[in-house]
Amino acid sequence: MSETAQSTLGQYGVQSALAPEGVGATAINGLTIGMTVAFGVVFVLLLLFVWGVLAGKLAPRKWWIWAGGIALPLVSVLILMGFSTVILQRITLEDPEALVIEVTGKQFWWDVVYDPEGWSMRGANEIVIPKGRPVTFRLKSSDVIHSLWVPKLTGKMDMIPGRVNSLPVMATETGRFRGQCAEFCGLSHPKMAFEVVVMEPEDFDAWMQRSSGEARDAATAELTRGRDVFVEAGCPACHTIRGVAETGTLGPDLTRVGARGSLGAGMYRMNQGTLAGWIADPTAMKPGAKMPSYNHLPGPDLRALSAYLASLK
Ligand code: HEC
Ligand SMILES: [Cu+2]
Repeated sequence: MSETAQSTLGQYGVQSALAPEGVGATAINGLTIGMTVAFGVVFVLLLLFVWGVLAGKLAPRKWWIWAGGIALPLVSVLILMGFSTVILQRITLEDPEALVIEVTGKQFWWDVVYDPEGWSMRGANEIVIPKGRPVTFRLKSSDVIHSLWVPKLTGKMDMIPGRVNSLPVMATETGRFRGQCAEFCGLSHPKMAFEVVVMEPEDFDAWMQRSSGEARDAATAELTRGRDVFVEAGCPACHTIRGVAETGTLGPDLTRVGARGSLGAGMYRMNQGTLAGWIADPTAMKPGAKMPSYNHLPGPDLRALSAYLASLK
């Protein structure tokens, strides 16, 4: 099922808890199917019973109330509760060896820090993880309650201001898996998505190497102009590009913004055109986004700036 879903759905992949590609999501899917089948059987038995009574094949008995009204629901619900407790406990169990990725929900984007106590590399709006290795998402919020959900990988977990929640993840397939905020967090809550990119472990290690350190140099005169516009226009007040300006923290880290699969937290394709549109009028693309519009930038500056950002891979 998951194979065909992946090949036909292109860049963003299917966002479905019924096509699991992670240990947690597979367990939850099994539980869902198990519960549906179990209660389906109960339902059919009940229909047969009602039919028997209405058709006059069964004469009413007092003990039916004890058996069907108390014993049967008690036993079936207890059994299923046992299963779900065990499964939920297993999939929320943290592996002490896991790679920790701190994800902070913000209106309306995701701040991502890989291995905060060690490597400490910052990204945004996309989470890259290795296949088959244990990962723990350390979930925080800096404003209101958000919730992180990647249906194909595991269950959802709230991001609550002043609290730290942990969500273990283990992906069993490579690919791009869409996730989204699953707790209403304001005007653009439905526009707060992201992607998890699952790589083979050796590709992940190479990606780690590539992504550490400073942003790519501006290779042409136009890109250099774009970098200068970034600084002159005041973008560093909120954004960091490592090696260029490193103080801004109010907006997503842009050191490798051009390498992301999407712009604006899972909303638009990442390319120079969408970048230029975003800079000129962010709130037209995402109502309530906490970034001022730069529609006063002269055309050539906007072009150079968006070309520079697109080149940051
Ligand atoms: C007042 C703070 C602020 C300033 C100044 C600012 N931004 Fe932003 N920017 C943000 C915030 C906040 C977001 C996230 C919006 C969202 O998705 O909800 C953002 C998002 C972005 C994104 C999308 C990033 C992604 O991962 O998709 C780009 C690109 C961007 N800004 C470029 C710029 C550029 C270029 C400038 C200067 C011309 C600039 N910003 C100035 C706050 C700011
Ligand atoms: Cu949210």
